[in-house]
Amino acid sequence: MSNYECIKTSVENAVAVIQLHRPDVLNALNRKMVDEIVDALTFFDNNNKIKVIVLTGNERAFAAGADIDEMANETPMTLERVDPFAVWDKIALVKKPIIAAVQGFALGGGFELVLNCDLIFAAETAQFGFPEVNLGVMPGAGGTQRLTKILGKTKALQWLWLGDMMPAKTAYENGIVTRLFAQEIVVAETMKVAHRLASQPPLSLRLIKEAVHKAVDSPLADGLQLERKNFYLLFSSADQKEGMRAFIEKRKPNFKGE
Ligand code: CO8
Repeated sequence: MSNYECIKTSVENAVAVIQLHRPDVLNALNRKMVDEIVDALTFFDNNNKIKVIVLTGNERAFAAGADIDEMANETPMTLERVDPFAVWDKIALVKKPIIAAVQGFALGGGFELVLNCDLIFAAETAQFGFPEVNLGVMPGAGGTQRLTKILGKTKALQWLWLGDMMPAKTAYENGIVTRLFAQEIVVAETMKVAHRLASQPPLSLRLIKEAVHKAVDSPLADGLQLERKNFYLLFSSADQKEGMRAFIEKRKPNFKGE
């Protein structure tokens, strides 16, 4: 695994933690940091010992958006040539559960990164938002699409047009945040859930994730078809046999990811 400059990584049993680490600039996402996040996600996704990935920042910020200093002099042609958002598509290819543990600011590209996660746990003090409009631009890494799918058109437009900060409680009430915690315990509680998930049958988690993403991204009929296929497929796994046998034998299952 590479030596990273803008993130820190650690492993606790089967849970990998990726911590965004540019504290002097509230974890502003420069290109290097985004490349490193995607590299680490892909590495852990391909590592058999890892079952769940947690993405987090620090108390002040998950990430306060794209690095405005780096972005300020871009032109349409420099953006088109480098295509800096293309690497974001690789996040959607990660098959393992990704949980965000958010404290402080999650703005712009930082909010977009959060919306790419499967579960979103937030401190009560966290603040979300898309302030791009205040810079004369707009979200570019999926924010308009993902926020609208969750909130619907008129609520999404209000946040995207006004660029206000959304308190964690509002984000929770609007179905963006999965669970809210006091700031001091949000990371520990996230790790507890991550470890619980890590003991679930990995193939079920993976195929459930695929089916749920399909539900979000496609017409109901396509999603239902994929869900049915994945359900049938799981009956070829050893974990299905073990899980059901354990239930019948009234004991804890021992899942092996096979
Ligand atoms: N880019 C670069 N530097 C930043 C950023 C940023 N997004 N956010 C904060 N910083 C820096 C500040 O410049 C400051 O640096 P210095 O100490 O050298 O002056 C340091 O972080 C601390 O920030 P503040 O002093 O401003 O801290 P405050 O607590 O007073 O304010 C705020 C916190 C409100 C979060 C404020 O820093 C702020 O408004 N930041 C900018 C937020 C923003 O506009 N984000 C959207 C950026 S555009 C975007 O994300 C487009 C997405 C496109 C796709 C994503 C691709 C990666």
